Amino acid sequence: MLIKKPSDVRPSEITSKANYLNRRDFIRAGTGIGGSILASSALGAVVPAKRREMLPDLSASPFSTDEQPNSYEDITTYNNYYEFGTGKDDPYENAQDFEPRPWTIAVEGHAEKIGTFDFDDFIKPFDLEERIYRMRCVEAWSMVIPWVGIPLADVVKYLAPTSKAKYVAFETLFDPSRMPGQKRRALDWPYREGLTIAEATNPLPILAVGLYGEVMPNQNGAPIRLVVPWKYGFKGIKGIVRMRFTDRQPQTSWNMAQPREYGFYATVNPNVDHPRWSQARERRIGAGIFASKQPTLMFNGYGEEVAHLYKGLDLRRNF
Ligand SMILES: Nc1nc2c(c(=O)[nH]1)N[C@H]1C(S)=C(S)[C@@H](COP(=O)(O)O)O[C@H]1N2
Ligand SMILES: [Mo]
Repeated sequence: MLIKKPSDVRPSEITSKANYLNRRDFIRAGTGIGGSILASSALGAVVPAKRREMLPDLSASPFSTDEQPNSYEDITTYNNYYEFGTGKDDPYENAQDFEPRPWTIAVEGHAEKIGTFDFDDFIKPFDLEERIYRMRCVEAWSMVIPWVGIPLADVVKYLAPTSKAKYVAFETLFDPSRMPGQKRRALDWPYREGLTIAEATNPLPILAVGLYGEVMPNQNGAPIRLVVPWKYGFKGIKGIVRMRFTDRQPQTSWNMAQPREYGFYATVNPNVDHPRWSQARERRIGAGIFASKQPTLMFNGYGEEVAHLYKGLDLRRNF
């Protein structure tokens, strides 16, 4: 199922969407297999990110933005992943030797299908999609990232939460021998995040297993991480090993660390400033040092799909 990447085409060469699309045509021509066949089935096996294996060729889902994606280099060298250090280039520097296999995901709590799943078995029932999404970090920078993943709504429905389940909680691997940043208490490990069931079954969130048509790089959350494009980037928990269906709102890492600065909902909102900086505008990574900041969009531009989820909730109080 996996397509070997031609050794003469390196993802680091991909600096524009045009090149990216050309590369995809090249891959399709090289295999002689129609993209639709590959797109219709789930990933057979995923290999460590450092081997930079290709994922099946996919066409962008209609949920994708047509904004210019950031370069592979921007996306994989400017990261937040405190398990590998708090500097922006630390994850790139320190996650290269991380081995994201074997990997298991534990499903617990109020659901019919609970248990511990091997990563490949976990994602096998689902179709991979490419979703090109804006990502807005709470620190007022942003990128556009061509993710590959499976819709979280499909996964949640498959795991069949019971009527008691109101939330789904996620946890990152805790293993200081493999994640050197966990030797310091930069956060109360393991990293934790969560969504309401209504949010988790909205069509937009994905569990991403790759980007730019390749298996997920370690620094971006290999082998599997959450992407919720209308929320601040910290909701997009990386390196997921546990999902738990709960009746109470789960604790989340940044809310635990700074409850006056980071909330559970954390929807992108240009009208609600962070206590220490404005959220009205954002710096698009890769735009160049002379580019001016661009306006931040309500719900990061995804309001049509998600605003109804927050009717009657005061997002100034429930930030
Ligand atoms: N486990 C874990 N997940 C995490 C983080 C982290 O430190 N640890 N950082 C978050 C933050 S603040 C952001 S902005 C995004 C960054 O994702 P990227 O590096 O793939 O762009 O990951 C989020 N997921
Ligand atoms: Mo972030």
